[in-house]
Amino acid sequence: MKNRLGFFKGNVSNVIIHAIHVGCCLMLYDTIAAVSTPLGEGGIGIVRISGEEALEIVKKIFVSPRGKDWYKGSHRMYYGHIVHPVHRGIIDEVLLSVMKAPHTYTREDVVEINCHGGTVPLREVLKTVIEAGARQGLPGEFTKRAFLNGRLDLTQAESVIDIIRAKTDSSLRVAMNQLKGALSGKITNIQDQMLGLLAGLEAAIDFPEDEVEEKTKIEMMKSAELIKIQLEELITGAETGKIYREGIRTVIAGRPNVGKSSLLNALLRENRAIVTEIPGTTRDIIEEMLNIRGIPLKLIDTAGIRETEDIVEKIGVEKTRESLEGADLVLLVVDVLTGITGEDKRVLGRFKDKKILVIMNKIDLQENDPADCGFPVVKLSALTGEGLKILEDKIVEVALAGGMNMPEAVTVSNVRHQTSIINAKKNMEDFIVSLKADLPPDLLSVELRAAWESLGEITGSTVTEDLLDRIFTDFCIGK
Ligand SMILES: Nc1nc2c(ncn2[C@@H]2O[C@H](COP(=O)(O)OP(=O)(O)O)[C@@H](O)[C@H]2O)c(=O)[nH]1
Ligand SMILES: [Mg+2]
Repeated sequence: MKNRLGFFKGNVSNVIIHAIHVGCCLMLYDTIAAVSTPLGEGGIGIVRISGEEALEIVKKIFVSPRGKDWYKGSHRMYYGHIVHPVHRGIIDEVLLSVMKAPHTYTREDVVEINCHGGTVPLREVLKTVIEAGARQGLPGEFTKRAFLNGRLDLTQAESVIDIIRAKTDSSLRVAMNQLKGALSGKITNIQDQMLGLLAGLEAAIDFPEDEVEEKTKIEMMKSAELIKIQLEELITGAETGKIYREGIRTVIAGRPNVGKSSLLNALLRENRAIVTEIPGTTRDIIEEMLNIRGIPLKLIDTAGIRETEDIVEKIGVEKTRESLEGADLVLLVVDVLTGITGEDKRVLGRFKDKKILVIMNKIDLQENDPADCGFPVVKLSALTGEGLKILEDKIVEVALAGGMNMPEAVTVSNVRHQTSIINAKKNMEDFIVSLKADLPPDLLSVELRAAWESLGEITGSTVTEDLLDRIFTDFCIGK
């Protein structure tokens, strides 16, 4: 009896990795090199080399005081000089880290040359390594090899870039959690539940004269609903995950002179934006990153919205409207002396679907209980700092929308993952509808497989080369 499940039971990722190996053999097995530390001046800079030839290449250009047989073992460091492969002139004094496969970042032989951290020594050492036989690595190519060689799955590989770009300690924890495999564990678990369902269907396909039995059908329905709920939970958490990964785009809006730039400065605790009593002082958009209780905020100060004849301010007002369109959170600042004006009401009306906080500023001048405007109001003084803490609490509350999702939980932070989960959920819904409609088991299994494959795109077990290219070109060179 042919087991249709056989395909799924095998280690699919290995099958696909094998296919990619065959497809681009040359690319995969040559030895690559790149500068792995940031450009500019630093104490040290690292040229990283990975591939079968890594050690042979370094032997041609490295001179040790120990003589020719300097190389002893793996995971050790060696002092010496990088020299020109032909005329043997000294290029830099270095420390070599030699790490033999398989216990390395890429699972290949890796040599890291710790040079002096300047642009010129790094460039010269890299040039020498390339002259000695390595190829310049592409963006993310080291991590791509770690994935293709099975050391990391795709979510883990992607978390590496999130770790590098983490904006707050909480963002870092979300990314670290992903690197440890929390998300892949959850996804694989749901995939296994789908396989369980498929197994039930297989039994039915093997006896085509029968319909799916009523009892089996009820059990299948239960499992399918359970899978759907788990997918929904992941989708709900994704909003929070995205916040930790990318930060909340927070636009400070309001009429001129209400204290927008003062609020930006107060939140940043520095004088970043120019503040004057002259309306229309801020003409350009100012963007600054801010960390509020671990949540990254991209704070954007704007020119404010008003009718104006000044050409420069006009452009500023236009830019304000544009940034409002892309905002996750709007802080609408209002002067307590004037209260909410018609212009403010128009802004509130137009952006009512966004998260909005109304800020009653300048309470040091006048205590005033604002009229209800249908949005949460925070009273503060950007000048004295009174009420700022309350605003910060409120921002956290609104941003996480009550669902205090701790960064330790399994969090979907990547739009690509989110899309695949949404697709899988859609496939599961189709499956449930078809099951209810008593469609034949073959058809049902098609929908289930589609769901399984959608999830596979997340961990990389069903990934295409195209997608891989897109993911890894987002990395920096040398990672
Ligand atoms: N008394 C008082 N004055 C403020 C406060 N916030 C801002 N201002 C003043 O209001 C004026 C306009 O402030 P600014 O931040 O440039 O407003 P923007 O045009 O909305 O960016 C300046 O003279 C500020 O010193 C506040 O909380 N209390
Ligand atoms: Mg301003």
